[in-house]
Amino acid sequence: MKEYNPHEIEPRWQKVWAETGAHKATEDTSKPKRYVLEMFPYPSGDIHMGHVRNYTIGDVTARYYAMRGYDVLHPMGWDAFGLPAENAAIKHNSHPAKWTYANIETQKASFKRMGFSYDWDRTVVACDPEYYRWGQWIFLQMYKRGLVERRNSPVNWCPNCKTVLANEQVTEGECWRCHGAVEKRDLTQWYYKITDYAQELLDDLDQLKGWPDPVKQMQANWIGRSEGAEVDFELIPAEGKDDGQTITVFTTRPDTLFGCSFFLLAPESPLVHDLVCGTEYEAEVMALVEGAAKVSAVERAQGDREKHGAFTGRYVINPVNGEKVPVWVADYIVADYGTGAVMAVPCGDQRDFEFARKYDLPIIPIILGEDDPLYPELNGVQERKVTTVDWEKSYEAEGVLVQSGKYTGMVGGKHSPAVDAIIGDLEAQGKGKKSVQFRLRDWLISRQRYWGNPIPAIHCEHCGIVPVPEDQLPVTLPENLDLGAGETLAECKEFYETTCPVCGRPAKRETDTMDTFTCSSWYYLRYTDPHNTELPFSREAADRWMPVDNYIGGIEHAILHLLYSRFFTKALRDLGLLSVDEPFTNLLCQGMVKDENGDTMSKSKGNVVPPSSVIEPYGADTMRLAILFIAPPEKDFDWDPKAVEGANRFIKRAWRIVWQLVQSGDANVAFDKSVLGETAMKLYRERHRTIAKCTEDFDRGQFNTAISAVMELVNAASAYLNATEGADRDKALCYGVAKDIV
Ligand code: ANZ
Ligand code: ZN
Repeated sequence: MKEYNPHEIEPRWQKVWAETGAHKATEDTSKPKRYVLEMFPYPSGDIHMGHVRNYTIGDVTARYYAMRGYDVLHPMGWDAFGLPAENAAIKHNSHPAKWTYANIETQKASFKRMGFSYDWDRTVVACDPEYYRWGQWIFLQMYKRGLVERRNSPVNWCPNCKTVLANEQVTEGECWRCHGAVEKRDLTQWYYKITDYAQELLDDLDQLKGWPDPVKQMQANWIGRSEGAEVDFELIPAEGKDDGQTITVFTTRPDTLFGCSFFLLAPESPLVHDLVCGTEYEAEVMALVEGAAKVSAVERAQGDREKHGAFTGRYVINPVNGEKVPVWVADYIVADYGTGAVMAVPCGDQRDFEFARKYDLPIIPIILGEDDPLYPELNGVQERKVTTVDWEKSYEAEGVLVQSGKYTGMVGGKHSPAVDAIIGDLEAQGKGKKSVQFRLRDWLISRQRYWGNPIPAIHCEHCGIVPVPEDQLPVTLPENLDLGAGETLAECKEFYETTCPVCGRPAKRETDTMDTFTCSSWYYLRYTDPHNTELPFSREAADRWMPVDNYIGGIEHAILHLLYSRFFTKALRDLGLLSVDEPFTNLLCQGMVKDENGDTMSKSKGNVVPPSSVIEPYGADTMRLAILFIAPPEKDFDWDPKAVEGANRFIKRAWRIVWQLVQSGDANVAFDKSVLGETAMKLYRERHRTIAKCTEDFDRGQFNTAISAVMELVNAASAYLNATEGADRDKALCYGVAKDIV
């Protein structure tokens, strides 16, 4: 018997796999296909435990389907554009490509050392012009289809990263990358019109039976569909002027119209200045507007923040009762949701309630629970009797309407009969209509940084914005920029000076690059046809392999990458490039690997366990087994060095027993169940239980329990060997069990 020596076994087999192309997708259409994919890494250094876990899960999944006779596509590549490379290059006065490709080589070597079964011929590297030219091409197709827009609006600006960010990249007012505070700026930027797909992105979540519910919930919340109504309020003209006009609000609670005691505009509303210009209210209102500009809208809209407001001196008319309602500007109203104007109902909305309390505005009770002390007095009362209350908080639940004219006595609340009744009447009077709003905003894709995919557009003084003609793609990044000295694309004449493709006059190239999330939104499609020089991928290849059957990656991408990819898939489908509606059928979000004390591993904390610390002494198989065995894949776990020792002990034991089985076994003896004695029968049954259990567990992605089953089989084999010491062993059984364990 040979000693277990991973440093001999692993390289030997890895070489055989490479030489025989064991992991290449064969494009053999007589077999069922299986597309197994792990989210491609950002090449920020060598791989860490999170990668090891992610990619081990993918690897065993791919191998499982290959063993079951599928034609498996299992590729790997790099999400290679982005700020860390650029910042490193600035710091070391070198080029981001150098840093990026060096890290790719390091990671690739580690992946190979881990024995991952990738089809290396299909590698996609996002910063390679052969890849990013197709990202530009897709941009041009989206442009033609009206899915690209360039517009001026308030955007998130990270002063630290010196670039704008998409809404999805700002969490609680912080930049997703550097966690610095994000500011608002008015800038002209490029957008992908993901909102055109808001409804479909929401509806199709129902199709995604293989996705974890929390991820679907997060996407649904992010898309944020609200049903309600738009209601028109007439602005009363200022004295001696005829500046009356209609201001429309969006409300989910038209049933509360009788409780509207003030009216609110967002500080960014273009109306605000006109309303107060030259009046005694101007100074205070404009001071509020300036104060609000310093805080992101996201933060301002957060419920627990103190609210600020100022009265404009103007009034609107409530369409249901003709009442005069004062118009205020409030900093918790966001400009780009609904209409940016709100009918405030402090009795039914907690934010309005707090505002009313602070500024001493009436809280008119119009909806009550039956156990409310006011209920006996107001039940059935149509005219206003009580003008304000001193409640502790608003009443946001369903209840009975009171002091609400003809709607009094009806059940009010979200989606209540009263809502339908009031919308119906408003519609009949031409004062309102049903309306659906989405929280989802268009995807801001332009970035003011060098290391990204150049937006293929040209600005011409005569022709306006001109897309770069397809035959001039790719627009490549210039290589001689002095990043160390702070030079940007916008300062690089050699890059931006060009001629207009329409009129031939001197023109300027767009110097913004695309958000790196545009690269990761379709890389899984490029893998299906990575060497295509005519198209990003052929429809045939995409239709052969898509959708990805098993997609594995971190939960941190629940909204960003997964939502953007779903949008790309749908947009590309509508461009006729592929047939599927959704890119990823089954999604597994692996949990985090934390340190022994349950803290996240990070360089700054100095608690990182490098995978090499396991692989070098014990080999890749021990690493893989330990990381799969320690917990179910979607659970977080704390790193435990004992798990590594345990995994290694088990492998050695299994190795010994397999050797003994092989020595007693014979591949050429036909298996015959009828000749098995009682001890052999026990092993035989255990073997079948293991096969059934492993198959079931793999189908559910529960690798730890599958490993337990194999451990039991090893025990059963050991017991059999002990019981038959010196006696005849069933040669076929021994051989078969040895194979199964391996
Ligand atoms: C009156 C009302 C009464 C409201 C009530 C709620 C409760 P969701 O569910 O998120 O769609 N609103 C509308 N536009 C807004 C904006 N731009 N900024 C801040 N708030 C805004 O929320 C819809 C509700 O949020 C709307 O319904 C409106 O307040 C407010 F008892 O109208 B409601
Ligand atoms: Zn930042």
